[in-house]
Amino acid sequence: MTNQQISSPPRDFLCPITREIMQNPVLLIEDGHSYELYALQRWLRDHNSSPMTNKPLRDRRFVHNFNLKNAIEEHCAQQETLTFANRFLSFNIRSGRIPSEWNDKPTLKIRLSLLGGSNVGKTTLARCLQYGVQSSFVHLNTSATVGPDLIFCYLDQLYENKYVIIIQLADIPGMERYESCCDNHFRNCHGALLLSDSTDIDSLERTELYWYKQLQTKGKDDVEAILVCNKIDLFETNCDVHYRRIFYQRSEHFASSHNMPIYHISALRGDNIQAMFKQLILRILQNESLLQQIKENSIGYDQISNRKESIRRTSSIQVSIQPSSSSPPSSSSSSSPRQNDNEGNSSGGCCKFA
Ligand SMILES: Nc1nc2c(ncn2[C@@H]2O[C@H](COP(=O)(O)OP(=O)(O)OP(=O)(O)O)[C@@H](O)[C@H]2O)c(=O)[nH]1
Ligand SMILES: [Mg+2]
Repeated sequence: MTNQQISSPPRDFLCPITREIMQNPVLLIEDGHSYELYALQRWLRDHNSSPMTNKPLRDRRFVHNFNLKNAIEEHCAQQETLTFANRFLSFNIRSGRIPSEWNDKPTLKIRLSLLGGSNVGKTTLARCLQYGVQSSFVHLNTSATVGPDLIFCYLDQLYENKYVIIIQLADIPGMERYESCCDNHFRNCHGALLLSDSTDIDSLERTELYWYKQLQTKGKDDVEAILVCNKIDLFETNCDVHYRRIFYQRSEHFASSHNMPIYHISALRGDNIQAMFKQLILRILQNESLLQQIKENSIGYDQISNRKESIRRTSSIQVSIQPSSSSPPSSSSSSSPRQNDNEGNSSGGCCKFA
């Protein structure tokens, strides 16, 4: 779905009298030109000549030009589709309630999962998307996620001019001890963000050897994945040139060998977050098989909203639909004091080499 140009209409589609695109083209038999019906009738009331050649008319009869009418209608439909597609491409991801005028629109739900070792910044990224980078929630100290936590956002443009798109983002715990509760999110997600901490090259290796493999084994065959190197702010300031070169090489190699886009982001500073989610969402929508599954499985936003309380009561999953300045971020109820479950991911320290 690339940004396509809306073209101006061919000259033949314009009425020579009004210079506007015709809706009811009629062919004036004697001069062989087509005109808008009402414009030609008005012309013939005052003139006895051809509007195009100005020559006197002996025969004032005209007939409907159905071929031209069909061609014009097809052109207009194509342009309308392009307009909607281009408007959709300017979408932003928003949290909170969807606009009330969309309540009766069909809803498509895209499921994304945040995957990666403990401490790489998944919860911080989820908060950044949900509350915005300015929010103090993003900068709050996080505990290790026990979750998984679910966050819901929506796109502020309609897809195909009719579908509301809801994004369900699953923040998966990175600690090994909580892995068993996540299979569902490997299996069901349409897109995965494979996170690593740019300042900890071990976390990149574990993302490739463990998280990517898990996704391959348990996930959908056609799942769209994206490699995310987080904490670029620390990487730029704290890591030396030698480390940065090696990290770039390895991350590029990992991404290109699995045909994944790569994004260097800072969840704390908000760098590249919207662009990254946008690209992943567009890749999913361009994937015909995934789009088909999304269309078949989608449920309404209201249903999600109505289920909020019951989900809270029945599991550790917490659903956040609306950010509220008084309530804590979603991970708070499903997190535990951070402990180091595996050596490779634990330090979050800077400039280590594998
Ligand atoms: N400097 C910097 N720190 C970050 C960034 N993203 C996350 N952090 C910090 O990294 C630490 C871990 O972040 P979390 O978001 O809790 O990590 P997580 O991946 O959710 O970890 P688990 O829940 O254990 O799986 C926190 O102290 C964050 O503030 C970033 O972009 N830059
Ligand atoms: Mg977390």
